[in-house]
This record gives sequence, C-alpha cells and structure tokens, in this order.
Amino acid sequence: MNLVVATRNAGKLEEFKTLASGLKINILSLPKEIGDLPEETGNTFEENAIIKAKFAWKLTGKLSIGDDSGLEVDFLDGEPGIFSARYSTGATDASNIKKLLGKLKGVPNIKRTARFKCCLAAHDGNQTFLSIGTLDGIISEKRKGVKGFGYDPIFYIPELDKNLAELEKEEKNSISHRSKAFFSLLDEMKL
Ligand code: ITT
Repeated sequence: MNLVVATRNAGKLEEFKTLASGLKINILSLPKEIGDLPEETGNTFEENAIIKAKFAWKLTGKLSIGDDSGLEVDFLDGEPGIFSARYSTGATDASNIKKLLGKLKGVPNIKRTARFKCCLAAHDGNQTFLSIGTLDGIISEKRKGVKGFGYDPIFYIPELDKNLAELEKEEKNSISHRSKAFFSLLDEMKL
C-alpha cells in the first residue's frame, strides 16, 4: 500500500520511513517541483494536519497523511505549540532552540516540563482520519546529542536519562509522539 506523507521536513519523513519498514506500507513523498506546502492557517495541530493531508491528496489522488507537531512547554503556557517550526526569527532548528533556552534561563528543572505532540491526519478523498500522540519530558539547560531533528537536542527523557537527540532512530520511534500517532492512525483506519 502506498502512503503519501505531506511534509518538507526531512527528519519527519525519515521517521515515517523507519516506522513503515516492516509493514506493508510504502512511504512516498511529494515531488520537489510542487514547491512549498500550503500556509498553516489553522489554529490547532489538527486543523493544520488536515490542510497538509488534503493538499497532498489533491495533488496525487493517493491516500495522504499530514503531520502537524510541536513542543508545548508548561512554564510558557504551551509555547511554542503550533508555532514550533516558526518560533524564532530565521526559524532554523538552532535559532528556535536558542530562543527557547533564552526564555527558560534560570528556570529550575522542576518547572521545565514539556511535551511533544504529533497530530496526524489521513485523507483518501472521502474520509479524513485523525490521531494524536504525545511524549513527556523536560527541557534541558544544554543541548545534548546530534541525532534526530528540531528540538531533540534539548528534550530530556528522565526514564532513559538521555536527550532525544542521543537516541538511535529506532529507539526514538519506540517511544515517540510520532510513532504513537502513526500506529493509532493505522488502528483508526483499520489498516
Ligand atoms: P512540514 O509542515 O513540512 O511537515 P514543519 O517542520 O514545518 O514541516 P510543523 O509545522 O509540524 O512541521 O512543525 C513541527 C516543528 O516542531 C518541527 O519543525 C520541530 O521543530 C518540532 N518537532 C516536531 N516533532 C519533533 C520531533 O520529533 N523532534 C524534535 N522536534 C520536533
């Protein structure tokens, strides 16, 4: 079965490919020529995931999924949330991390709790399916690890005593918000 993933984020795409390996699902990406994805005009992860899934379905006519995800930091009342990718001027992973660490300067560990959220929408022309996955952790004071993408270097998992960027792909997938959302989406779709 083919499944189009509507993303321009290489880190996400890689994770979906690893998640689908072993299943009878072939992950396809959108051709480069079509350029950017539509603007994320939604007010929630769900709305933005649906925008991406429907966009890819219209282009390809194939079952498509959109992933809208981000980091919610309790001390910052859920910031950056749906703005995680576009949090800082420049909007690179490095500048987003720098801004977040700046906002949490001097904040003790006990108040640095956060969670990743991943919302997935699947669209097949008739129906839209939704799922959500979360991963709890703590925003560390310093970057650690070079794997993964986005905020992984500053997301500490107490149970593993490691930051997400220190985990191999398969290890991250065994606990991640994205893998929880992915398998619950397959359940929803009875696949
Ligand atoms: P697409 O819209 O093209 O899929 P994007 O990166 O713009 O790519 P989002 O709007 O969903 O995607 O933004 C999600 C951001 O949240 C992403 O850029 C990361 O900064 C962060 N994020 C989401 N999942 C993450 C993960 O597993 N590890 C680290 N950071 C993550």
